[in-house]
Amino acid sequence: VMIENELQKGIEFEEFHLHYQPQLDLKTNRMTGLEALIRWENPRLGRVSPAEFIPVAEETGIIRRLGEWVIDRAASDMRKLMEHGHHELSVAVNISIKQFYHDSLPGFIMEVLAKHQVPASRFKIEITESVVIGHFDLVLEQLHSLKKEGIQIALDDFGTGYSSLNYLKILPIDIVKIDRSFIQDILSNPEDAAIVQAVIQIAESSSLTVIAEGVETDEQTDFLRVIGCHQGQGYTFSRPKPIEALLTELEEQY
Ligand code: G
Ligand code: G
Ligand code: NA
Ligand code: MN
Repeated sequence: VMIENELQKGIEFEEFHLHYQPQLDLKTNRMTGLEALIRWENPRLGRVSPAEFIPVAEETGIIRRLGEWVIDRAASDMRKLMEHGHHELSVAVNISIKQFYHDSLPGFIMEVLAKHQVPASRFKIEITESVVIGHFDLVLEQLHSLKKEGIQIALDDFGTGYSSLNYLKILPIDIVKIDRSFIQDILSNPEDAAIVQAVIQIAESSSLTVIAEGVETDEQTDFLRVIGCHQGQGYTFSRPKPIEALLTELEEQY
């Protein structure tokens, strides 16, 4: 109840922030995109993890307004990046199932992008298999319209749900993010390595981009590069950071 009440007020009192975690091309070591990850600093509860408050926001329906805030802020931060000359980067936003119960999620996203003058090609959404289960028709139709607009779709936490391979085939996705539980022991566990290799092969045959999540060491990075994984995301490259910190780093890099 405490989290629920505080969530309501949190948007109004600007207690939420977005941090961004880079996604890197493993061939060129260049940053290709950023995943937006929400952060909450509440005066009474302190810092609350999204793993804790997102489920509450979903159950109570607050996720719709919060999700709209995330989309708007991510688009306006993308605009900032473009104004600083970073025209190659894109931003990915996590979307919960309840957000598909919006009047029109695709319509809302396109409106926000137009407002901030951000092309659809610079915006991505990340969904998990659980979003699709039990809401197939509702979600599929909206995914198709998002894709038609040029927004790319990533299947997140891949490998942790059910009938994963089937979803690769039937959903209009562009990107598969391999869950970090497969990356964690990829060097010591041959089964994990075999699964990741198989996913890369399947993805290639369907022209999907593969992103490995939770990459924590140089050795994992090297291995992923050797087996042909396209992109990586994780602490070894960068922790999630505020947009200002990323802008400073990008200035130093060029
Ligand atoms: O950032 P962190 O690793 O603590 O995120 C924990 C969980 O919260 C992850 O599953 C992540 O996908 C989810 N999450 C982070 N930001 C958002 C968001 O803006 N919307 C939704 N729906 N989930 C998010
Ligand atoms: O569910 P989703 O994949 O969106 O969750 C992303 C979560 O993973 C975020 O909470 C983010 O902070 C966390 N994360 C990002 N990189 C790493 C990493 O290298 N190791 C671990 N353990 N967590 C990570
Ligand atoms: Na995600
Ligand atoms: Mn994930």
